[in-house]
Amino acid sequence: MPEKFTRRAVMAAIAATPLLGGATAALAQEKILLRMSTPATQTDFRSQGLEKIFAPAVADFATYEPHYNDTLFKQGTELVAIARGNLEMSITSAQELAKLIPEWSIFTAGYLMRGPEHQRKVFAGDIGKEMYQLVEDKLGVKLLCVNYFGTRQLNLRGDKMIMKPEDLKGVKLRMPGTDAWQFLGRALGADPVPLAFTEVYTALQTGAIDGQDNPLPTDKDKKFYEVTDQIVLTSHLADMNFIAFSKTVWDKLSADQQTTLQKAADDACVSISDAIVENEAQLVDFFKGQGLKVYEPDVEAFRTRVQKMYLESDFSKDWPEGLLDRINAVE
Ligand code: KDO
Repeated sequence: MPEKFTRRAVMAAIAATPLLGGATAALAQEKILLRMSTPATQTDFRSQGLEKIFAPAVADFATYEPHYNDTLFKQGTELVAIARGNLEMSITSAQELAKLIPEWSIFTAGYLMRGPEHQRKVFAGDIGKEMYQLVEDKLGVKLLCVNYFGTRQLNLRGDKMIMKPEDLKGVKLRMPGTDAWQFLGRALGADPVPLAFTEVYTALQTGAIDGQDNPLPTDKDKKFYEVTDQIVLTSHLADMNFIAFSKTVWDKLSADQQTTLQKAADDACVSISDAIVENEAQLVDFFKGQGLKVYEPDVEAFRTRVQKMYLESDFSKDWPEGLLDRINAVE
């Protein structure tokens, strides 16, 4: 029977509206919201891999919501945000993990990882299992997978040739703002300056810093070549990232959803690593085409100094017994 157009019926309908709205919203919210915070741009290979591979694969039960360029959480604060239940995902690094879990500083050491294959194998085996478990136990954060982020090279203003660590004396080299990164800058022979990733372009442009280090694909994505003059192929860190995920959210997923989400992340990490390897191989020509000088220094001189400084550092005291040898032994 149609409702009568009486004042009473209209008032009853209005009163019912928020309830209906609430019910509809509740249905839509059955999907889990996965907010991902990163300082990276949307065009970054990791961002693209997550958007194109991870997000659609989990879309049946989760809504992936990325936040780029530090707009949700500041660089380096994401892991604590996940641990406190304020964020669901981030793209993290060994350097950020080492801030909270000192054993992880082993993976911040320059000239340790030998490249993408070495990284993949280290984390696919027992070492990965043990070190991921440590993060889960101590932080309540699940590391879903590792991706190759490219090999870090020096990218400088000016035309002073840098052939050995001594040539970096007095060079204001921007490094991200954690102890592990600052130490790497010193180990290379430079004067490290802590600065957020999102502020590097302007600092290079104004001359507030003399240079920065990042993998070549990142130098291209952030257009650092517009405001620098040279790339020194020190290859000091085969860099990597990890997809960090809230353990609390993970535990709420069904077993099937966990399997789907893990596979989605694994597929994304493989695709990101492949894309970065392929892109990296083409970039020396690109930067030369942009007028930059690109050259190899005395890499052995850098390697010797950096490895010695790490072994003698306080960081190495926290490295789990025998882990360095085990990492080196992975073929
Ligand atoms: C950077 O700040 O130089 C760095 O490359 C460090 C990486 O560990 C990573 O955090 C990265 O920034 C960000 O994801 C932005 O690309």
